Amino acid sequence: MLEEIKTAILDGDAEKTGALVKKALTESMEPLEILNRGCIPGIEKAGALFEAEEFFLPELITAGEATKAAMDLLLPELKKTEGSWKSAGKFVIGTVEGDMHDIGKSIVASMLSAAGFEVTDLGIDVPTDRFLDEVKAVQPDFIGLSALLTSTMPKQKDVVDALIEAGLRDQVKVFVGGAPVSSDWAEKIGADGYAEDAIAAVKLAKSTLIG
Ligand code: B1M
Repeated sequence: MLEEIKTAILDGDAEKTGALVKKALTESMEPLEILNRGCIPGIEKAGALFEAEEFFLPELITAGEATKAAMDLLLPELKKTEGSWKSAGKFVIGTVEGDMHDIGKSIVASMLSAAGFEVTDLGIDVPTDRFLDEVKAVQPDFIGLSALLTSTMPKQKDVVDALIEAGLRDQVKVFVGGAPVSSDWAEKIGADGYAEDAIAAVKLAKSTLIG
């Protein structure tokens, strides 16, 4: 079943991907397992084929759409997984300006919600000022900045710098993530932490709250 989901994503078949995910859920497969062992390997393989010039942009787009079809079914299930909801802190998350990659950021947002954080997801292509406005309005404990392109990673630094300039840097912890991002980069731009995946993001935020 997981292999079929991976293939449906690679085929860019959103309808089939959705039907398979629904079937897996009705057969009591864990949403996180479907995501980690079916959907993510599928979209990552699409990325590798794109890099090898065996896939072109239209195929990458349809593979992305098939993954989104799966996520529309899986993310609400993931959010339910931790049961009784209690706010563990406020978390504002978004993909930085110029970057349209949505899938990883949305997984992180859902896992944080499931872990009890009050999450505001600003979406994709979020201008630096929008993050600042949200810090002023919501006074979150954390901001999560997702970047999937080497060309948009500098926008993460822009947000850190803008927070310093606005005198808001001490009020909020800044975490960064995304495939090209690393802990060295986080340190270099003055972020408070780097998370390689959604589980690491939850752990990092929780450990920061505990101190
Ligand atoms: Co794009 N793309 N893409 N793409 N795309 C990459 C990133 C690329 C590596 C593919 C490749 O060449 N192998 C490459 C970037 C190269 C680079 O900069 N080094 C690339 C490129 C080049 C592009 C375009 C420029 C292509 C073009 O137009 N010529 C274009 C850019 C558009 C733009 O953003 N301005 C583009 C477009 C797209 C699509 C729209 C077609 C589609 C996105 C669909 C969507 O999101 N709705 C897409 C996709 C799907 C990918 C790949 C294949 C998969 C990304 C993904 O969803 N991964 C990707 C290749 C790859 O990464 N292997 C690729 C699965 C997801 C679960 O992982 O997003 O890494 P990820 O998220 C993880 C962690 O990184 C972490 O946790 C998540 C969950 O585990 N994490 C965080 C992420 N954000 C976090 C924030 C946090 C913490 C952790 O805050 C605290």
